[in-house]
Amino acid sequence: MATNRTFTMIKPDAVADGHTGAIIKMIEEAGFRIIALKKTQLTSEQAGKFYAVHSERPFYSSLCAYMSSGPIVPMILEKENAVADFRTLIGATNPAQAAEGTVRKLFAKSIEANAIHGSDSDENAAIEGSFFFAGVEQY
Ligand code: RTP
Ligand code: MG
Repeated sequence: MATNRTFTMIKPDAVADGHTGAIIKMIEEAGFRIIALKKTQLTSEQAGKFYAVHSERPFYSSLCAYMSSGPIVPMILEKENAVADFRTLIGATNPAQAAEGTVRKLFAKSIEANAIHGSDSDENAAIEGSFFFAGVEQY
């Protein structure tokens, strides 16, 4: 499998609860290299753009309010098989169904406040990384 990239953000609940360092440690120990990283906060409109794919879902307005409720830590990560391996590391969307030892099992509070995002395809990883980081930051 070729080395490739994924995009993640530590979500407002996990940042507010002081889990940023522990989550970054898990990510690095799992073999991901951090390409870009910052702390920022989305407006509700920006969260809506990021999650536009979910605009018809019943949880969309709640998701936009939650994702703009406090600071987040977006990152671009690199590793062999990055997208799939990162989804394995973070675990199922609903922490009640997340495997032992995954980021969501350890740190998520609910199906919505679930600590972390992970891109679901190489194409979306590139789109999402460029949503947060300028081209010169992606090297
Ligand atoms: P993500 O995109 O954040 O990595 O999460 P995911 O692929 O595991 O889940 P997805 O279906 O893409 O949902 C995006 C985010 O929306 C919130 N959500 N709330 N209340 C609900 O039923 C519900 N379902 C999803 C979560 O924050 C989820 O991560
Ligand atoms: Mg998703």
